[in-house]
Amino acid sequence: MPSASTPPTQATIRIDSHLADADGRSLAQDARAGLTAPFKELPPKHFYDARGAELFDRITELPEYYPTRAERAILERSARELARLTSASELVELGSGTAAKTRVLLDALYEAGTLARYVPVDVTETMVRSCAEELTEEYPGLEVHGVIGDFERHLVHVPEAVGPRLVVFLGGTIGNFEPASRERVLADIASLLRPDDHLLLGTDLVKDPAVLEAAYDDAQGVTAEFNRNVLRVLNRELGAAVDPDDFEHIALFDPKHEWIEMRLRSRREHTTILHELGLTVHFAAGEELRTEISAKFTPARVRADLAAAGLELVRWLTDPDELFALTLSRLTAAP
Ligand code: AVJ
Repeated sequence: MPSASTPPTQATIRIDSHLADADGRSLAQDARAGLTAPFKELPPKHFYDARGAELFDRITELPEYYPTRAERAILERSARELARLTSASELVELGSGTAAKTRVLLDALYEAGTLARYVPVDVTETMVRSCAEELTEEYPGLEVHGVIGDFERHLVHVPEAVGPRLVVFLGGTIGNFEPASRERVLADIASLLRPDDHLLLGTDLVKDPAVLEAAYDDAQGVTAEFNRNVLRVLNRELGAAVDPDDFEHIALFDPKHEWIEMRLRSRREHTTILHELGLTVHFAAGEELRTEISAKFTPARVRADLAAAGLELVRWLTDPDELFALTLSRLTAAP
């Protein structure tokens, strides 16, 4: 049962919220676990308050940050083919945000005449709501059923499919998960699919470490501000009092794990109290807090991860420079 359901503002929009204050609890839990561990760590989902979302939007326009542009180029080139291959009447998007790139797919499905419903799943209700309003105007007859929740916990609330379904998980966000949780997330996503349905997954590809590190440590320092933003979230939500400028932004490619790690390195020794948790946190000079991993994939890795979730590749789509990949997959046919 949705914990809160608003009456539709128009007959075509429905938005169910499953968050209540669970998101607040999750920050508290993550901070308590991650800041008392021997190697301090916070999950990247806490970057995205209003300021963090805005900083991320600025990142996507930076000259060094190629993934958004590369993915959009692939979508633009392949949208019609994807519409033809999937005949989708329903687009379910995980982490929909402002749905900027999604419009390319919605256009193609709408033109193909199959599109009936868009199901955005995102933690930010305001974004889902304004996006639902825009899209129902742009695509007359489109139904939007928004699910406000965390795709790690609330996928069970995605409504029953109305016809062939295309689930999309763009941007390379699957790379934010370490292999074990990545496997779980992909298996949960696979459980949204029936035999006629497809998954479109965005993954950033392994490449020259210098290119990768520049993408996560841009010359204008936007990514550094985005990284430090998680400290502002701790200050505001949990009553901490750290000075973000006491932390240096670090972005390094780890060739063994094939992922970018972002960290915040304390420039000096200091102690802060997270008043909301009654928790005292000590930082040694030079101590690092890991704030994000962003895994980079080889084609073999993508195939193996899909296979582990019971999915088989239908199309491998990449940009001319092979920076980024979109994979269309479906449930592996039963023997
Ligand atoms: C939104 C998770 C895909 O990993 O590239 C951008 C987030 N972090 N710059 C990524 C991010 C630093 C981004 N994802």
